[in-house]
Formats: sequence, structure tokens, C-alpha cells
Amino acid sequence: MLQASRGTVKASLNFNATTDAEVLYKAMKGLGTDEAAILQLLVARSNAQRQQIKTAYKTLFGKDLVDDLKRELTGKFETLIVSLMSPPLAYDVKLIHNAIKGAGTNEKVLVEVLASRTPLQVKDIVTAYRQEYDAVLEEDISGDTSGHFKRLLVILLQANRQTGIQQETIDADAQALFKAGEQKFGTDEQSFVTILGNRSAEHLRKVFAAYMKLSGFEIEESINRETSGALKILLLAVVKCARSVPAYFAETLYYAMKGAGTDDDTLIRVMVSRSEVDLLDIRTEFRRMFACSLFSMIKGDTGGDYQKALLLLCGGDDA
Ligand SMILES: *[C@@H]1O[C@H](CO)[C@@H](O)[C@H](O)[C@H]1NC(C)=O
Ligand SMILES: *[C@@H]1O[C@H](CO)[C@@H](O)[C@H](O)[C@H]1NC(C)=O
Ligand SMILES: [Ca+2]
Repeated sequence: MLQASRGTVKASLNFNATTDAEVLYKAMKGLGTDEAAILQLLVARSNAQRQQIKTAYKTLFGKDLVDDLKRELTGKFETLIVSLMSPPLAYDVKLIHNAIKGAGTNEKVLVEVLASRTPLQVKDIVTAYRQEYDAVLEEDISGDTSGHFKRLLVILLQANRQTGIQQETIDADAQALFKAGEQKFGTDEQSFVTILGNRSAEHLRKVFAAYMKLSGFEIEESINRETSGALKILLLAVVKCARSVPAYFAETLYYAMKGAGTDDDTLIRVMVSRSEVDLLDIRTEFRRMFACSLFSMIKGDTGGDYQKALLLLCGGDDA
């Protein structure tokens, strides 16, 4: 896939992997570590260039760059830098694996990745997961989840959404959603799962408008009232991504930082995975939706080298 142009991170023009590997080696050798040199260099390179630096580093010094970074760095800053070093597909596969391995399930990560990635990306994740873990992702996710939440995740894993707009079914879909929720005692979750899991984003946007006209409610309000738990979170993510993926991530980042404390895992995950995709659009949506810029919120919520790297990834303030 071509480098999308809406990211904040771009390929460096006068790139020399050997020179970069030497700079990183110097920043880490001996006592102490030059964290500033490491973060300034790595944020200013595309992920593809970072992979070339990794290779050059091994050739020059016979050592694994990521192992050295892990040894020299600590905490959230280490997590951020190591995440930047991972190729995007491998990063997603690892996120999903970590979300389901062991006891418990990180539903938030499953929802975010499977609701926001393109069909092609989801297909690549399924294939790469099989190669990496010799396991079938659908089976592993099915074993870890249940009910309608599981059903919708499995539909999303097929990455088989219809394409385009089916003009003749817009009203029928809106009516089916109304009947399945607001007009029903209890909720027919299956109808929500079928329509939101199978229709294209363009089609769904038309359905949401028809739904509003028909019922007087935004579909999000109805999902909030009619469903609960992980299914609700997944349905809302699918709706928000159908409306606008950058707006979905702007909101995700906002709630990762709002109030006391910070959900650093989410902050790192979103900043890294969107840095070469649509972080510029996410910044714009963030500024439109909330009272401050993404930059200023990161600045207020983080510190140290971790903050420096995140602000460079953010790439600018939208006053
Ligand atoms: C990269 O820099 C090294 C010196 O550090 C030089 O020997 C090499 O030719 C350069 N490579 C390219 C492609 O310019
Ligand atoms: C959509 O989702 C349902 C599951 O609810 C599935 O059975 C159905 O075959 C899917 N495909 C279409 C085109 O509706
Ligand atoms: Ca109801």
C-alpha cells in the first residue's frame, strides 16, 4: 500500500540507514543514554526507513537494535519507541494477540483494531496471525468472547462488507434498526449486528440519516439505551468509524487523557498506529470536537522524553 499522505510522520529525504544506525549506536554506547538523540531520529523516519536502520544496525554492530533500545530505555518511553520500531501489520497482530492471550480479554483493543482497520488490513492481520502463532484468529477470538459481541467480531474478521450504497434498502435498514431497539420491549441485538456488520460505511451513513428522520434519535443514542457492555462499545465504534475514522480516534485519544490519570497504552497505540495514516485529520477533528488541541492535551498529560516523543509524533499544535 502507498504511504498515505495524511500522517504526521513522513519519510526522511536525505536518508542513510548506515549513518542513522551509527547515530543510534553512539546514543546508547557506554554509560548513560542520549534519549533525545534517539527520539529525534526515530520520529523523523518513516516506519519503512526504521526497518532499514534495523538491518543496517545488525550489519554494522552484529546486534539487534530493538533489543538494545529495550535495554537502554524504560517505562512508557520504552514502550513508545519499541512500538515505533514495529512494522504496522506486525504491530496490529501483536496488539490482538496480547488482547486475547492469557486470562481475561482486552476488549477495548479488539474493538479499536477490528472496527477501524480497512478490509484489506483485516485480511492481512488474519493471515499474519496464522503465520506468527500457527493459530486461527477467528477461533482464538471466538474462544475468548461470547454472545453478540463475539458474533459481530467474527463478522468484522471476515472483512466482507458490501460495497457502495444499496439505495433500495436504506429505509428498510433504518426501520429494522428502529423495530429492533426503540420500538421493541428489550432489544433484538442480532439486527444491529447484521446491519452494522455487513453494510458499507457509505451505506450506513445514509441509514443513520434515515434513522434520525424516522425515529428522532441519533443511532448512537439508541445503541446506548438498547445495548450494554462490550457489544455496546463495539457497535458504537463501528458507527463512529462509519461516520469518520479520524473523529473516532480523536475521541479515543481525548478519553485516554481526560480527567485524572492517563490511559498510556491507548495513547501510545493510537499515536503510533495512526502516525503515518491520518494523524493530521485526527488533529483537525480533535480541535473541532474539543476545547483544546491534541498537542496541548498531550503536553498537559505527559512528561519527560515520553512527552517529547509524543509531541514530535503529533507534529504541531492547532491553536
Ligand atoms: C551512507 O553513509 C555512509 C557513511 O556513513 C557512506 O559510506 C554511504 O555511501 C552512504 N550511503 C548512501 C546510499 O549514500
Ligand atoms: C451479515 O450478518 C449475518 C449475521 O448476523 C450473516 O448471517 C449474514 O450472512 C451476513 N451477510 C449479509 C450479506 O447479510
Ligand atoms: Ca427496546
